[in-house]
Amino acid sequence: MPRVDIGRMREHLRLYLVMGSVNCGRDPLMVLEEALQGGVTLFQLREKGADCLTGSRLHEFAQAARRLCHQYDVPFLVNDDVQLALAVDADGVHLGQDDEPAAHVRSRMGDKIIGVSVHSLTEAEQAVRAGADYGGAGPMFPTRSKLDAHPVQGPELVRRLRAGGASLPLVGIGGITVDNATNVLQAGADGIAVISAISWAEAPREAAQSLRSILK
Ligand code: TZP
Ligand code: MG
Repeated sequence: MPRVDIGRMREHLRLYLVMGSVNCGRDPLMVLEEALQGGVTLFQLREKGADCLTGSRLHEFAQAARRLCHQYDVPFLVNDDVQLALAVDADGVHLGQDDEPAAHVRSRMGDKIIGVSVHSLTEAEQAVRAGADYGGAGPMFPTRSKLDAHPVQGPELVRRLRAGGASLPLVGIGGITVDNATNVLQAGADGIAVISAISWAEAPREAAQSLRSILK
């Protein structure tokens, strides 16, 4: 597979679900499947926190999630864990600023998708130089899903990145709901990334559909 082109990456970013097994109150694979039916365009397995899966159970969960994503033609990414991503032949990884540097991961993962969390124009420029395919900008709004989240910068962060010349595909993350997603898109993001708006929704499929309708 050749490296993803920018236009395609922007499409993948439209409705990005980030989730681990602890982010929902029932079978996470059922939640994922319903979300995929509702129109999620990219999935990141982010297995973090107390009671998260490890070892062979994590590996099996990752494989099952990858299979599901591929049934819906949706790329499957892994947060942080390059080794796991390679072991399950994921479509890519998402890296925080404190994770293995993107340039190093690029040399290990070839043409796979690499996303990097960015909080400033400097970090966005560094991500591009390191060979990242997209930037995740956040938190857009207060979030309860990430305890060590950076300070909230709002959609203004995306606006600043675009005004500063950052042209890489960008997705906003953090506290995004149907009520505020438009602000993130209007600021210049290619899409929105959510955990709780879908993972804790009573009906994940309908929640994804509602978010998708905003993206049209
Ligand atoms: N990175 C920045 S905010 C965040 C991550 C992983 C959590 C997003 O979760 P939610 O529930 O959509 O606010
Ligand atoms: Mg990380």
